[in-house]
Order: sequence, then C-alpha cells, then structure tokens
Amino acid sequence: MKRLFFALWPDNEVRGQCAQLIQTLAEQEGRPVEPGNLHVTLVFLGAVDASTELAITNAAAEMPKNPITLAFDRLDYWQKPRILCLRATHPEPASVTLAMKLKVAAAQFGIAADERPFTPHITLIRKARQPVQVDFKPIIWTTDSFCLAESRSSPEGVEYRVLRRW
Ligand code: 2AM
Repeated sequence: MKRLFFALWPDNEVRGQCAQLIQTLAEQEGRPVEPGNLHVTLVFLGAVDASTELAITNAAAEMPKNPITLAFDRLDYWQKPRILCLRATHPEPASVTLAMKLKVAAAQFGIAADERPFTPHITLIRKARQPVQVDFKPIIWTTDSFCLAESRSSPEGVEYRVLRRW
C-alpha cells in the first residue's frame, strides 16, 4: 500500500518565496517543512492499494484542467494539527471544484476523504506551538497542473514524491 494524496505542487519560485518566509519564522518552535516537500493538499487519500491507485489515476486524468490562481495572503496557526500554514483566503472556484471532484472520485473507489471543506493551505511549520504575527507580501501562484503524490516516511523524516502530474 502507498500513502497517497492529490496536491498542487508549487513551482521553484513559489517554493523559494515560501522558504524565505519559513526563514523569517526560524525562531518559532517547531519543525520547518523541507522546501522540496511544500505543497497544497487537494485530497488526502491515505493507504491505497495498486488497483485502487490505477482506478483513481484514470479518474484523475478525466478531470477538468483549468489554470488555478491562488493568493496565499494569510499566515494561520491551526491548533489541532499544530501547524503554521499559508492560507489562500479567497480560493478560486476552480480549485474548490477540482478538490471536490477528486473527493467524489475517491469516494467512488471506497476512499472516504476528509469531511471538512477544502481549505487551500501550504504547511510551513509542523509541531508549532503558537500563532505568529509577521508581515509578508501575499504569494500569488498560478498553476495549470495537479498531481498525485506519495508520502514516504524514513528515519530521516517524511518525503513527498510526485507520482503523476496532469
Ligand atoms: P497538510 O496538507 O495540512 O500539510 C500528506 O500527508 C499531506 O496530506 C500532508 O500535507 C497533510 O497535511 C495532508 N493531510 C490531510 N489529511 C491528512 C490525514 N488525515 N493524515 C495525514 N495527512 C493528511
């Protein structure tokens, strides 16, 4: 079984901007996300077997492919998962529609995805302890693709790897 999720994968420029912001948060307690791991989760699937992966990959290939622009304009602290994340407070409907369609497709293959509404965010710091106030310029990002990614854990930590991109 692979631990899979659908995601938007930032380009190097956005990755760099996020990494800069992470540096300004360096004094915060917590574990900064590796720049190569930064992403926006669309739908978290969890442990998926090979045949379900194939079915869901085929369904993903049929999804509408509209460019999506997200403006990450707020730094949030989420107490329950203990993360500091960049949030796009006014997501384009195309992003919400894509996440919803992927969730419906996942459900068709027996994967019950998160009940909560899609809240586009990029986790910057994990195991964070408190909210933080910093001034930053909103990060505006347009992408014309989404991907299926795998989460792999090793003694060195977690690594996210893009398996397919559409
Ligand atoms: P995040 O999007 O808030 O950072 C891979 O584990 C990714 O899927 C992570 O980025 C994680 O959080 C997101 N995710 C969403 N729901 C999850 C869950 N129930 N378990 C693990 N990760 C989840």
